[in-house]
Amino acid sequence: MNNDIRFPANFLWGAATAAYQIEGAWNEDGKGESIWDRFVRRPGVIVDGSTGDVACDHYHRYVEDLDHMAALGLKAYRFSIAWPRIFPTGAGQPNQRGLDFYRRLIDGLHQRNIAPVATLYHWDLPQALEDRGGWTSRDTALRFAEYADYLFRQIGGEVALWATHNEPFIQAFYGYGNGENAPGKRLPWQVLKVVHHLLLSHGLAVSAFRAARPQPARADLPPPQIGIVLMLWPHYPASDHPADRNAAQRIDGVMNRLFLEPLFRRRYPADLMAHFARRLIFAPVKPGDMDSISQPIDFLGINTYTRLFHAFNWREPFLLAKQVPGPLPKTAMGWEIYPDCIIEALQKAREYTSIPLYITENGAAFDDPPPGPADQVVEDPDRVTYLRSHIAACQRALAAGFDLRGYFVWTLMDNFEWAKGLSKRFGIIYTDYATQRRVWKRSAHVYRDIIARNGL
Ligand code: IFM
Repeated sequence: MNNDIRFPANFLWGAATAAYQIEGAWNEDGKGESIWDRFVRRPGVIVDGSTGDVACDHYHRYVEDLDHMAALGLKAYRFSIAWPRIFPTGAGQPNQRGLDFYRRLIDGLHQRNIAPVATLYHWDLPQALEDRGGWTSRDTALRFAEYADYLFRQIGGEVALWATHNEPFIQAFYGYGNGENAPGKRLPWQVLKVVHHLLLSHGLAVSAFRAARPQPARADLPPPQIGIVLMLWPHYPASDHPADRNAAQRIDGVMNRLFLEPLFRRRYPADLMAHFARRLIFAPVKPGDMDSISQPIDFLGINTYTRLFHAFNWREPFLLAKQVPGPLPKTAMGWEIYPDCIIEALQKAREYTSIPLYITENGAAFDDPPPGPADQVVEDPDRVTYLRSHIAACQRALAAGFDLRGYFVWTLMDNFEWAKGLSKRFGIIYTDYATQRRVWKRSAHVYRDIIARNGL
């Protein structure tokens, strides 16, 4: 491949994070309790017993973190807003100090010429709403629309790209299906309800955005846009056996098509709905919902890290599938290193839509060696190889004509990896949790050079 092919001049090179994973300050400045604040206190749910109470202490160290972003040469920074900082109980009176934090962060990004890309919901629901049913309740979608509307009216024009949700699949199936994530519910028969309410909340937020018509903060900036971020991983059958093929089809159904079809084709996938209906599970669709969910959006964000293989499994009554390991080398998450996941995810998206696409997350966890007190760099050759090969796949995608507008590495700095706690390091910057020292890994240097060259 010709490594000299450049990316488009305005290609958005970015890094991504999420509020609960980095901010800490879990109960400061009027912030309300989130489902993660509650969940991490249950014994045994986080592998290393850690919490996001402090995480990277980004809430207090955001200026230093902004300086790292500037030194990397980032064109964009994707972060999420913690709903309970803005509405501590999910509704009612907004909390000015919470909003002020994001204003300071966004101002700091503008000062450094980094485009803010904000996600409204990266899984940290106000606990008060969970106490009233959380995403199993339609009311939560209405409260989400109010929260979104408030932000669009306060800071709508300061943000380049707004995403309503991050990976609604994970919230629904891990939060309410198998209980591995907050709120830790095991209600598989409720997941379609949760999915529908998440998607409805997306639609209502898009309507609120269109009604608020946020104007760009500066005359030289393009108008803000709205979209959603989906996890789109390719799914393969473990063998050619029809039962395995069907298993892979079902998992592609719940992880990918369950979101793509309502968003872009105004309906839920028929095969999947039939599968669920046999188990007396239905989506609580009301008149007008599908119109709201499928209204046009400006971009689609895609998070993709690997591919997965699936086999038929009669012991798992809900989806009749189990994941089996693929043949390629793996990251510390046990995820196969498969750079074509980028192309295949883009292909999947293009089956449904021609709107601009962004890789809003891609990256890898490896067991990085801790830096000594005087070390200025952490060597992470596996991550360097991973990033280069996946960025090369982006380059191939551009050459093949995909409308790919940006790439966001997951993640800026090591952070709280949900049920894996602080044990998995995805960052291009090493976080020493004892001292909060940030040390660039080799991958950060390499990424800085890629951005500076606008290509590999
Ligand atoms: O850390 C997560 C992120 O919050 C959502 N996408 C996948 C990442 C790695 O697991």
